This record gives sequence, C-alpha cells and structure tokens, in this order.
Amino acid sequence: MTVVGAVIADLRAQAETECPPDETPDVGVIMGSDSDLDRMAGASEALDALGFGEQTDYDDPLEGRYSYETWVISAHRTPDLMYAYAETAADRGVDVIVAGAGGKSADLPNVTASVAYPLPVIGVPVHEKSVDSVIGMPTGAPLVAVDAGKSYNAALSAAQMLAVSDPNLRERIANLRDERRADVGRVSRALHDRGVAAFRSDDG
Ligand code: AIR
Repeated sequence: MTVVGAVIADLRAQAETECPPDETPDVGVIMGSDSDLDRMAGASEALDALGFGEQTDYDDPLEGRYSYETWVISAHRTPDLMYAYAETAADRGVDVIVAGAGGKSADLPNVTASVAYPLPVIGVPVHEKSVDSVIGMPTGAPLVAVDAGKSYNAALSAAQMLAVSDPNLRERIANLRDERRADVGRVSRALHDRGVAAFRSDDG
C-alpha cells in the first residue's frame, strides 16, 4: 500500500470506530503543503492559547477538551486523500475544519467544504492571490473564510463555533480577548508615558 493509501485507510477505519466525542479531535487543521506551515501556524497558536491540545494519535486521546489535528492534504496532488478526509471528518468526530491553501488554485478549502457539508469549513487563503479561489463558492455551497494568512482568526472562529454549546470554552475565549485588550493597554501606557522617541528606542 502507498503512504497516501495507508493514510486514507486509517481515516476510513477511524470513521468506523465508535469513539466518544471527548476522545476525538474537535478541529481539523488541514493545508495544501508543508510550505504553508508558516502562514498556517497561527491556527495552532490560537488553539494552543485556548488550551486545546494537538492530538497526534487518533487511538491515544488527550486528557480534557478540546483537541485538534493537523494534516497536509493537497487538492491536486492527493485529491483522493482530500476526498477521504472530508468524507470521514464528521464520523471521525471532527466538528469544524480549518483549511488553508495557497497559490492561484487554492481549492482545498472549497472542495473540502463541498464534500464535508454540512460540517463547517473555515477557509484560509494562504496568499493574497488565493483569496478569490477560496471564497468564490456558488449559492448553496457555503464556505466561511478569513483574509489572506489570517489562520489565527480562522482557528478562533472554529473555537467560537464549538463554544456555542460550552460556557467554559466561551470563558476561555473571552479571557484570551481580555489578554489582547491588556496588551493594547500596556503598549498605549508605555507609548504615552515614555514618549515616542524613548518608546521607539526601547523597542528597537
Ligand atoms: N497547493 C498544494 N496542492 C494544491 C495546491 N493548491 C498549494 C499549497 C501551497 C502552494 O500550492 O497550499 O500554498 C505551493 O505548494 P508547494 O508544495 O509547491 O510549496
């Protein structure tokens, strides 16, 4: 069996198992190439900041909620893997997918959304030139998308979706926003109180 064939077989086998929701990855983060990792790293950064764990072994669940998984899936080099991932995601316990792709043919988010429907997919155009390709979906085939490179926001949106039915996660999301507010407050205070020249020289 090929390497890709083995991943597909694993996904399909996992979809057949009856795992409780707290033992499966809640968010699936997928990207077209490992060359997208720098711009997709914001997704894991946001999820880590919210206390999500990265589940690297489907058969070895993490303690506590929530978790995510990460895969490279190319719409054009491995269309069969894309199809298998999208088709099995819900049965594998994934509740929302964050999908990023770059270049002008950034088709992973939109085709995944069509196959995984009605599972929500949040598309990340990895490059500016990928935006049209990601967001241009026909009526009846929805895809939520963020601006180019905004994988951090995509993951936050995924967490917001999960939080609809979980007050504890809502609180974690609110706390993260409060940390950002405090960051702005700190920098504003420092800029004002030290003055522009001193602030810039301290920061530079
Ligand atoms: N890509 C990969 N398979 C299909 C597409 N559209 C995208 C990747 C990446 C770009 O092509 O998402 O942004 C270049 O990939 P690579 O692997 O050549 O660096």
